[in-house]
Amino acid sequence: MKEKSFVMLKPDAVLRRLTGKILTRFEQRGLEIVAAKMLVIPRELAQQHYAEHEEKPFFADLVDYITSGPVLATVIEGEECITLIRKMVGATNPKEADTGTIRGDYAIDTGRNIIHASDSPASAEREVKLFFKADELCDCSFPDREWIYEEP
Ligand code: D4T
Repeated sequence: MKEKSFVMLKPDAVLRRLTGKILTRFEQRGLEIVAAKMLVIPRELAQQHYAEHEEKPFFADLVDYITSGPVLATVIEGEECITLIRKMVGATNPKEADTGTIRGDYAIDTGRNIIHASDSPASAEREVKLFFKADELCDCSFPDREWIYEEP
């Protein structure tokens, strides 16, 4: 089943000039980038995005970090891509992330884990709506789909 995931390259990914390398991994896998924008997240939006962590001791640091510089917010589409992307991203604590995952290859600290990806269809829907208007998502026609999927 085709899904959309909200994938955000955090300020450290942008400022370490890793955005190209990270997006390339998703493209190489056969996933489709259907929306992208660079922005500095307003504090209120960051608090909404991470609302489930409001009571956690790391919440203030998390909001400081995510608002500290530009992020590249994207929507990525593909069959069952929410789980697939989480596997590609790796564990929240990069020290526990497998080598070969994005966090396992590029990060060390949980508070600098370079990328966010939706963890469920409900989160994906909520997060995509927080960051994008419906008309900012492209309905792209990728000509190589038949080489990615048996039934494109
Ligand atoms: P995000 O949401 O950024 O993709 O991360 P995860 O989905 O992998 O992990 P999460 O929701 O549990 O945590 C959100 C965010 O909080 C930071 N964090 C988390 C932290 O700074 N200290 C902590 O102890 C935890 C658990 C990192 C990611």
